[in-house]
Amino acid sequence: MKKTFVDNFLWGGAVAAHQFEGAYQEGGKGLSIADFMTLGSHETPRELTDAIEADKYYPNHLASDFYHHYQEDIKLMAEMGFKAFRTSIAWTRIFPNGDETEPNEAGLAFYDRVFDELLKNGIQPVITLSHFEMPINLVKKYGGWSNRKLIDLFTHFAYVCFDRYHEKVKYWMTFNEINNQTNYLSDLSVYENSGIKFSPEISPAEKEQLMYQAAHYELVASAKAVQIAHTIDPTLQVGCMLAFCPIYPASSKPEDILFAQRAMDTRLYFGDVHVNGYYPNWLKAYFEEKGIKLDITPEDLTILQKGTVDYIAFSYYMSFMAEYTDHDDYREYQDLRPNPHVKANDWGWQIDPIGLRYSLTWMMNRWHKPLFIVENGLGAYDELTTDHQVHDQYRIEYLRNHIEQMKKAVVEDGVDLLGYLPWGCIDLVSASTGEMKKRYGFVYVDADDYGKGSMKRYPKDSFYWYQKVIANNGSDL
Ligand code: P53
Repeated sequence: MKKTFVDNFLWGGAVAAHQFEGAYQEGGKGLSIADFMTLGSHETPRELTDAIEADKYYPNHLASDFYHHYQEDIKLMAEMGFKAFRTSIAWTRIFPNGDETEPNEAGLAFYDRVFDELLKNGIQPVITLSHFEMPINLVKKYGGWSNRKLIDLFTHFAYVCFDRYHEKVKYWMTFNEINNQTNYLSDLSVYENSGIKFSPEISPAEKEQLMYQAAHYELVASAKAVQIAHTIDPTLQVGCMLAFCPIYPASSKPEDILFAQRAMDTRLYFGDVHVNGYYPNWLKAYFEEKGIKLDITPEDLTILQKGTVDYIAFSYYMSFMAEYTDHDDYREYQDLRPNPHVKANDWGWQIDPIGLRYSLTWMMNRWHKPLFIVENGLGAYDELTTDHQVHDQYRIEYLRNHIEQMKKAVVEDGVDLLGYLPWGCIDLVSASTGEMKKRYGFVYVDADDYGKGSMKRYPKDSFYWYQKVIANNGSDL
């Protein structure tokens, strides 16, 4: 019989605080950037307002109300057999304004309750420190990650979390999908990653420079956090977290091949710095050619070198395809094309299970560190029947096809994979659109895009399917 996954393979699911917890003003929580993001849709981008406006709807305020449902939700996870659950710590629960010296005890106590409940149910918490939210005060007062000061503020937050929870949490991640901001013309991506709001006058070249600067400060902050964690407790495992969307060449034309390679390098240099501890040569040459001048000190370079990550966590939803036209540098906002060989979901995300195996082996061969799939899944419209069922065969298909490829990567390619934590295991608010109806969960949450509904939880068909997959450790899909 063929081998399958290791016995302690971390099957489970993932969420993020701002998309799931709600209770945006309880327990002394401060306002975060996510509290200023309105409801959007596939066609209409979310607005990033300066104040909370009475006539607009802000879906993250209520989200799935995990804050008041955590016991019930964890029970459902335990019923599925989860071994691990990924969530994030809302920075604003611990430091409401981000620049206090002393943490907010009520916020710390909330995560103690959640972690204790998980551990009691045999589920390991897997924690992201910064998942698309930071105190709004840091945006208004310091300009978000455009300011070097954020390094100290973030590492203080990280220190407090490691110190408080190191006995309960072994796996940590610093910045969620740090490479989403590669698309520096997307206001939403740069805001979510770095808390930077571009003024309308700013040029694309200035946006690019700002993005690379913010990313540098984040990479330094991450490397510092790795060192802090290891000093507090050498058994802690701290990873980076990348949005991994492989980019295929549009054809076998050498120009396309070289261009797709540059596209991958551009999206994934973040991983190179996290893992290798230094900037790749091509990027240094690119900065010079483009006249991009960054504040990078010799001390920063030492910190990067000393704070390399223990493992690589990543999300996988889709693959991209790029075509060479007339420029050698990859511009994410204009160079991607639809791939005729794969289908897309209702939001245009191109579904490509084989791309997951490609991604796993690509990373193994480039970085030689353990890998951890901390997001994967299908955003889809679900229908709740009158007897409270959801027949989500399409979701089962998506997950089955991806797990099959993940299994090949482990069994046939020898990838060192820590676990599989599909996204939005209980329905939550979409990051890109703010919709509730773009659902990923094994559990349906009865709320519409405006948070109207009973908030009751109903297991979908995929719940029972995933329960079986975990029980047989992926040997029968
Ligand atoms: P939603 C873009 C591309 C790939 C992953 O996304 C992305 C994004 C930004 O939305 O985000 C991750 O909710 C992210 C989660 C997010 C999830 O993917 O837009 O880490 O916070 O919810 C799914 O469908």
